[in-house]
Amino acid sequence: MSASAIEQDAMRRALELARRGPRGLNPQVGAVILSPAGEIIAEGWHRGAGTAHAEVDALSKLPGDQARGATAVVTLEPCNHTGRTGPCAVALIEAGVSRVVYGIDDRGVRSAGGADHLRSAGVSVTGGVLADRVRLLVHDWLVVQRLGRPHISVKWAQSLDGRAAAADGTSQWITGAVARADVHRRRAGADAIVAGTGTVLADDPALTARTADGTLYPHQPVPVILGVRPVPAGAAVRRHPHEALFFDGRDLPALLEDLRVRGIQRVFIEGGPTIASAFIRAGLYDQILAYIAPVLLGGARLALADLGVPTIGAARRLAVASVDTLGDDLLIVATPSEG
Ligand code: AOF
Ligand code: ZN
Repeated sequence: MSASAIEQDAMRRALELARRGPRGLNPQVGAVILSPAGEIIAEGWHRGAGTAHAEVDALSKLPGDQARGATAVVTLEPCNHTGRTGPCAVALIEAGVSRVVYGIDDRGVRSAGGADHLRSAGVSVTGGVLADRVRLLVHDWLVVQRLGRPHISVKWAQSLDGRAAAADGTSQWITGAVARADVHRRRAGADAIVAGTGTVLADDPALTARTADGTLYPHQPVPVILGVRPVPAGAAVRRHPHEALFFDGRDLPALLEDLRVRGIQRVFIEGGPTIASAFIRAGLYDQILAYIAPVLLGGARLALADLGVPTIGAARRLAVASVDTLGDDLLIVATPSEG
Protein backbone atom coordinates (compact mmCIF):
# COMPACT_ATOMS: atom_id res chain seq x y z
CA MET A 1 0.00 0.00 0.00
CA SER A 2 1.43 3.38 -0.95
CA ALA A 3 0.98 6.56 1.03
CA SER A 4 -2.11 8.68 0.35
CA ALA A 5 -1.95 12.41 -0.41
CA ILE A 6 -3.11 13.10 3.17
CA GLU A 7 -0.33 10.91 4.54
CA GLN A 8 2.24 12.68 2.36
CA ASP A 9 1.03 16.06 3.65
CA ALA A 10 1.33 14.69 7.18
CA MET A 11 4.91 13.65 6.39
CA ARG A 12 5.69 17.23 5.30
CA ARG A 13 4.34 18.38 8.65
CA ALA A 14 6.37 15.71 10.47
CA LEU A 15 9.50 17.03 8.74
CA GLU A 16 8.72 20.54 10.02
CA LEU A 17 8.27 19.18 13.53
CA ALA A 18 11.51 17.20 13.31
CA ARG A 19 13.44 20.44 12.63
CA ARG A 20 12.41 21.74 16.07
CA GLY A 21 14.70 19.18 17.67
CA PRO A 22 18.46 19.57 18.02
CA ARG A 23 21.12 18.08 15.76
CA GLY A 24 23.26 15.75 17.79
CA LEU A 25 23.77 12.20 18.92
CA ASN A 26 20.19 11.28 18.01
CA PRO A 27 18.48 12.10 14.71
CA GLN A 28 15.88 14.83 14.39
CA VAL A 29 12.53 13.02 14.17
CA GLY A 30 8.95 14.27 13.83
CA ALA A 31 5.62 12.43 14.12
CA VAL A 32 2.00 13.20 13.29
CA ILE A 33 -1.01 11.11 14.33
CA LEU A 34 -3.98 11.08 11.93
CA SER A 35 -7.51 10.10 12.92
CA PRO A 36 -9.22 7.43 10.75
CA ALA A 37 -10.87 10.41 8.98
CA GLY A 38 -7.43 11.80 8.12
CA GLU A 39 -7.29 14.72 10.55
CA ILE A 40 -4.20 15.58 12.57
CA ILE A 41 -5.03 14.72 16.18
CA ALA A 42 -1.52 14.90 17.70
CA GLU A 43 2.01 16.00 16.87
CA GLY A 44 5.37 15.25 18.43
CA TRP A 45 9.08 15.55 17.95
CA HIS A 46 12.29 14.30 19.51
CA ARG A 47 14.17 16.76 21.72
CA GLY A 48 17.49 14.91 21.88
CA ALA A 49 19.15 11.88 23.44
CA GLY A 50 17.55 10.78 26.69
CA THR A 51 14.15 12.36 25.94
CA ALA A 52 10.96 10.77 24.54
CA HIS A 53 11.01 9.67 20.92
CA ALA A 54 8.78 11.58 18.49
CA GLU A 55 6.05 8.89 18.34
CA VAL A 56 5.85 8.61 22.11
CA ASP A 57 5.77 12.41 22.43
CA ALA A 58 2.79 12.51 20.01
CA LEU A 59 1.01 9.55 21.67
CA SER A 60 1.37 11.21 25.09
CA LYS A 61 -1.18 13.76 23.87
CA LEU A 62 -3.73 10.99 23.21
CA PRO A 63 -4.39 9.23 26.53
CA GLY A 64 -6.75 6.27 26.87
CA ASP A 65 -7.82 4.74 23.58
CA GLN A 66 -7.79 7.97 21.55
CA ALA A 67 -5.13 6.61 19.18
CA ARG A 68 -7.08 3.42 18.44
CA GLY A 69 -7.39 2.90 14.70
CA ALA A 70 -5.21 5.95 14.00
CA THR A 71 -2.34 6.32 11.52
CA ALA A 72 1.10 7.39 12.76
CA VAL A 73 3.26 9.28 10.25
CA VAL A 74 6.91 9.40 11.35
CA THR A 75 10.02 10.64 9.54
CA LEU A 76 12.12 7.69 10.80
CA GLU A 77 11.16 4.03 11.08
CA PRO A 78 9.89 3.50 14.66
CA CYS A 79 12.59 1.97 16.80
CA ASN A 80 12.52 -1.57 18.09
CA HIS A 81 14.87 -1.26 21.04
CA THR A 82 14.93 -0.23 24.66
CA GLY A 83 17.61 2.43 24.79
CA ARG A 84 17.32 5.54 26.88
CA THR A 85 13.54 5.09 26.21
CA GLY A 86 11.31 2.11 25.35
CA PRO A 87 10.67 0.78 21.82
CA CYS A 88 8.32 2.97 19.79
CA ALA A 89 7.03 -0.04 17.80
CA VAL A 90 5.61 -1.45 21.04
CA ALA A 91 4.18 1.92 22.13
CA LEU A 92 2.36 2.25 18.79
CA ILE A 93 0.97 -1.31 18.98
CA GLU A 94 -0.19 -0.83 22.57
CA ALA A 95 -1.89 2.46 21.66
CA GLY A 96 -3.89 0.57 19.01
CA VAL A 97 -2.48 2.41 15.99
CA SER A 98 -3.56 0.48 12.88
CA ARG A 99 -1.24 2.03 10.29
CA VAL A 100 2.29 3.45 10.29
CA VAL A 101 3.83 5.53 7.50
CA TYR A 102 7.51 6.41 7.75
CA GLY A 103 10.28 8.12 5.79
CA ILE A 104 13.56 6.22 6.07
CA ASP A 105 14.66 2.93 7.60
CA ASP A 106 16.48 2.95 10.93
CA ARG A 107 19.57 0.81 10.27
CA GLY A 108 20.91 1.16 13.80
CA VAL A 109 22.31 -2.15 15.06
CA ARG A 110 20.04 -2.10 18.10
CA SER A 111 17.12 0.03 16.97
CA ALA A 112 16.34 -1.58 13.57
CA GLY A 113 13.39 -3.90 12.97
CA GLY A 114 10.49 -1.70 14.05
CA ALA A 115 8.62 -2.04 10.74
CA ASP A 116 8.74 -5.85 10.82
CA HIS A 117 7.65 -5.86 14.45
CA LEU A 118 4.67 -3.64 13.60
CA ARG A 119 3.69 -5.81 10.60
CA SER A 120 3.84 -8.97 12.68
CA ALA A 121 1.36 -7.32 15.07
CA GLY A 122 -1.03 -6.73 12.15
CA VAL A 123 -0.25 -3.03 11.62
CA SER A 124 -0.25 -1.80 8.01
CA VAL A 125 3.19 -0.27 7.31
CA THR A 126 4.50 1.85 4.43
CA GLY A 127 8.11 3.09 4.40
CA GLY A 128 10.13 5.29 2.03
CA VAL A 129 7.69 8.21 2.02
CA LEU A 130 9.46 11.51 1.14
CA ALA A 131 12.62 9.57 1.92
CA ASP A 132 14.91 11.98 0.03
CA ARG A 133 13.75 14.93 2.11
CA VAL A 134 14.12 13.02 5.36
CA ARG A 135 17.59 11.80 4.33
CA LEU A 136 18.63 15.37 3.61
CA LEU A 137 17.44 16.50 7.04
CA VAL A 138 19.40 13.83 8.93
CA HIS A 139 22.24 13.54 6.41
CA ASP A 140 25.04 14.08 8.93
CA TRP A 141 23.49 11.66 11.43
CA LEU A 142 23.33 9.01 8.69
CA VAL A 143 27.01 9.61 7.85
CA VAL A 144 27.98 9.14 11.51
CA GLN A 145 25.85 5.94 11.63
CA ARG A 146 27.66 4.61 8.55
CA LEU A 147 31.20 5.58 9.61
CA GLY A 148 30.76 4.84 13.30
CA ARG A 149 32.53 8.14 13.99
CA PRO A 150 32.12 11.81 13.04
CA HIS A 151 32.90 12.96 9.49
CA ILE A 152 36.46 14.38 9.32
CA SER A 153 37.75 17.19 7.11
CA VAL A 154 41.48 17.95 7.26
CA LYS A 155 42.40 21.46 6.17
CA TRP A 156 45.69 23.21 5.62
CA ALA A 157 47.00 26.26 3.78
CA GLN A 158 50.26 25.96 1.90
CA SER A 159 52.61 27.77 -0.43
CA LEU A 160 52.88 26.50 -3.99
CA ASP A 161 55.95 24.56 -2.85
CA GLY A 162 54.06 22.79 -0.08
CA ARG A 163 55.23 24.85 2.91
CA ALA A 164 53.06 25.93 5.84
CA ALA A 165 55.35 28.63 7.31
CA ALA A 166 58.46 30.71 6.66
CA ALA A 167 61.83 29.84 8.24
CA ASP A 168 61.05 31.82 11.43
CA GLY A 169 57.68 30.05 11.83
CA THR A 170 55.51 32.96 10.66
CA SER A 171 52.54 31.91 8.55
CA GLN A 172 50.06 34.81 8.62
CA TRP A 173 49.02 34.96 5.93
CA ILE A 174 49.89 32.49 3.22
CA THR A 175 46.48 32.57 1.54
CA GLY A 176 44.38 35.65 0.77
CA ALA A 177 41.15 37.03 2.21
CA VAL A 178 38.80 35.10 -0.10
CA ALA A 179 40.35 31.75 0.82
CA ARG A 180 40.29 32.60 4.53
CA ALA A 181 36.61 33.58 4.31
CA ASP A 182 35.94 30.19 2.73
CA VAL A 183 37.66 28.49 5.67
CA HIS A 184 35.50 30.39 8.15
CA ARG A 185 32.33 29.46 6.28
CA ARG A 186 33.38 25.80 6.45
CA ARG A 187 34.25 26.11 10.16
CA ALA A 188 30.66 27.33 10.69
CA GLY A 189 29.41 24.09 9.13
CA ALA A 190 31.43 21.95 11.55
CA ASP A 191 30.56 20.90 15.09
CA ALA A 192 34.14 20.77 16.33
CA ILE A 193 37.41 22.34 15.24
CA VAL A 194 40.59 20.51 16.19
CA ALA A 195 43.95 22.19 16.72
CA GLY A 196 47.17 21.16 18.42
CA THR A 197 48.74 22.94 21.37
CA GLY A 198 51.69 23.78 19.08
CA THR A 199 49.42 25.80 16.77
CA VAL A 200 47.53 27.32 19.69
CA LEU A 201 50.76 28.49 21.35
CA ALA A 202 52.39 29.71 18.12
CA ASP A 203 49.44 31.47 16.44
CA ASP A 204 46.99 32.11 19.33
CA PRO A 205 43.97 31.38 17.07
CA ALA A 206 40.44 32.26 18.26
CA LEU A 207 39.12 29.05 16.55
CA THR A 208 35.81 30.78 15.91
CA ALA A 209 33.92 31.00 12.60
CA ARG A 210 33.72 34.66 11.58
CA THR A 211 32.57 36.72 8.60
CA ALA A 212 35.00 39.20 6.97
CA ASP A 213 33.93 41.99 9.37
CA GLY A 214 34.57 39.79 12.42
CA THR A 215 30.94 38.91 13.18
CA LEU A 216 30.54 35.40 14.60
CA TYR A 217 28.46 32.94 12.56
CA PRO A 218 25.39 31.74 14.51
CA HIS A 219 26.77 28.18 14.70
CA GLN A 220 30.20 27.91 16.30
CA PRO A 221 32.28 24.73 16.32
CA VAL A 222 33.50 23.53 19.72
CA PRO A 223 37.29 24.01 19.97
CA VAL A 224 39.12 20.75 20.62
CA ILE A 225 42.77 21.12 21.64
CA LEU A 226 45.16 18.18 21.35
CA GLY A 227 48.50 17.92 23.07
CA VAL A 228 50.12 18.00 26.46
CA ARG A 229 51.49 21.52 26.59
CA PRO A 230 49.42 23.84 28.83
CA VAL A 231 47.35 26.54 27.12
CA PRO A 232 47.64 29.85 29.04
CA ALA A 233 44.57 31.45 30.62
CA GLY A 234 45.02 34.48 28.35
CA ALA A 235 44.93 32.49 25.09
CA ALA A 236 42.32 33.68 22.56
CA VAL A 237 40.68 30.25 22.46
CA ARG A 238 39.78 30.68 26.15
CA ARG A 239 37.36 33.44 25.04
CA HIS A 240 35.59 31.14 22.53
CA PRO A 241 31.77 31.00 23.01
CA HIS A 242 32.18 27.26 23.73
CA GLU A 243 34.50 26.01 26.41
CA ALA A 244 37.41 24.21 24.77
CA LEU A 245 37.78 20.44 25.18
CA PHE A 246 41.30 19.21 25.93
CA PHE A 247 42.73 15.82 24.98
CA ASP A 248 46.25 14.47 24.97
CA GLY A 249 45.63 13.31 21.39
CA ARG A 250 47.39 9.96 21.72
CA ASP A 251 44.34 7.78 21.09
CA LEU A 252 42.51 9.22 18.08
CA PRO A 253 39.74 6.55 17.89
CA ALA A 254 38.94 7.17 21.59
CA LEU A 255 38.93 10.91 20.96
CA LEU A 256 36.49 10.49 18.03
CA GLU A 257 34.23 8.24 20.11
CA ASP A 258 34.16 10.86 22.86
CA LEU A 259 33.19 13.52 20.30
CA ARG A 260 30.54 11.26 18.73
CA VAL A 261 28.88 10.65 22.08
CA ARG A 262 28.78 14.41 22.60
CA GLY A 263 26.69 14.60 19.41
CA ILE A 264 29.52 16.00 17.26
CA GLN A 265 28.91 14.96 13.64
CA ARG A 266 31.41 17.03 11.64
CA VAL A 267 34.99 17.61 12.70
CA PHE A 268 37.22 20.20 11.07
CA ILE A 269 40.92 19.48 11.63
CA GLU A 270 42.90 22.68 11.41
CA GLY A 271 45.65 21.66 13.70
CA GLY A 272 48.93 22.17 11.93
CA PRO A 273 51.20 19.58 10.27
CA THR A 274 51.56 17.21 13.23
CA ILE A 275 47.84 16.83 13.91
CA ALA A 276 46.85 16.66 10.23
CA SER A 277 49.47 13.97 9.61
CA ALA A 278 48.40 11.94 12.65
CA PHE A 279 44.81 11.72 11.39
CA ILE A 280 45.90 10.93 7.82
CA ARG A 281 48.38 8.28 8.97
CA ALA A 282 45.60 6.63 10.94
CA GLY A 283 43.31 6.72 7.89
CA LEU A 284 40.90 8.89 9.89
CA TYR A 285 39.84 11.41 7.25
CA ASP A 286 37.03 11.75 4.74
CA GLN A 287 37.98 14.97 3.02
CA ILE A 288 41.14 17.00 2.50
CA LEU A 289 40.96 20.74 1.89
CA ALA A 290 44.26 22.08 0.57
CA TYR A 291 44.35 25.85 0.10
CA ILE A 292 47.30 26.61 -2.18
CA ALA A 293 48.71 30.13 -2.49
CA PRO A 294 50.92 31.37 -5.36
CA VAL A 295 53.83 32.07 -3.03
CA LEU A 296 57.13 30.27 -2.53
CA LEU A 297 58.60 29.78 0.93
CA GLY A 298 61.26 27.11 0.50
CA GLY A 299 62.87 25.74 3.66
CA ALA A 300 61.68 22.80 5.68
CA ARG A 301 58.33 23.77 7.20
CA LEU A 302 56.18 21.36 5.29
CA ALA A 303 52.38 21.42 5.32
CA LEU A 304 52.41 17.77 6.41
CA ALA A 305 54.81 15.85 8.63
CA ASP A 306 55.90 12.27 7.98
CA LEU A 307 53.07 10.06 6.74
CA GLY A 308 55.08 6.85 6.83
CA VAL A 309 55.32 6.53 3.04
CA PRO A 310 58.60 4.64 2.43
CA THR A 311 58.21 4.28 -1.34
CA ILE A 312 56.08 5.66 -4.14
CA GLY A 313 53.98 2.52 -4.29
CA ALA A 314 52.83 3.25 -0.74
CA ALA A 315 51.76 6.85 -1.52
CA ARG A 316 48.34 7.83 -0.28
CA ARG A 317 46.34 8.31 -3.45
CA LEU A 318 43.42 10.70 -3.42
CA ALA A 319 40.50 11.40 -5.71
CA VAL A 320 39.98 15.07 -6.56
CA ALA A 321 36.44 16.15 -5.76
CA SER A 322 36.82 19.77 -6.87
CA VAL A 323 39.32 22.47 -7.83
CA ASP A 324 38.31 26.10 -7.28
CA THR A 325 39.96 29.48 -7.58
CA LEU A 326 39.45 31.65 -4.52
CA GLY A 327 40.92 35.08 -5.24
CA ASP A 328 44.56 34.36 -6.14
CA ASP A 329 44.52 30.97 -4.38
CA LEU A 330 43.43 27.48 -5.28
CA LEU A 331 41.31 25.15 -3.21
CA ILE A 332 41.68 21.46 -3.98
CA VAL A 333 39.16 19.21 -2.24
CA ALA A 334 40.17 15.56 -2.29
CA THR A 335 38.91 12.35 -0.74
CA PRO A 336 40.75 9.12 0.06
CA SER A 337 40.58 7.03 -3.08
CA GLU A 338 39.06 3.56 -2.84
CA GLY A 339 41.52 0.72 -3.19
C1 AOF B 1 12.34 6.60 16.94
N1 AOF B 1 11.81 7.82 17.18
O1 AOF B 1 12.03 9.99 17.70
C2 AOF B 1 13.99 8.73 17.45
C3 AOF B 1 14.53 7.45 17.13
O2 AOF B 1 18.66 5.30 23.14
P1 AOF B 1 17.72 6.32 22.60
O3 AOF B 1 16.39 6.27 23.27
O4 AOF B 1 18.31 7.73 22.64
O5 AOF B 1 17.49 5.93 21.05
C4 AOF B 1 18.31 6.45 20.06
C5 AOF B 1 18.10 5.71 18.77
O6 AOF B 1 16.72 5.58 18.43
C6 AOF B 1 18.73 6.48 17.61
O7 AOF B 1 20.07 6.14 17.40
C7 AOF B 1 17.86 6.07 16.44
O8 AOF B 1 18.22 4.81 15.93
C8 AOF B 1 16.48 5.97 17.09
N2 AOF B 1 15.86 7.29 17.09
N3 AOF B 1 13.68 6.43 16.86
O9 AOF B 1 11.58 5.62 16.80
C9 AOF B 1 12.58 8.89 17.45
N4 AOF B 1 14.79 9.79 17.75
ZN1 ZN C 1 11.73 5.12 19.24
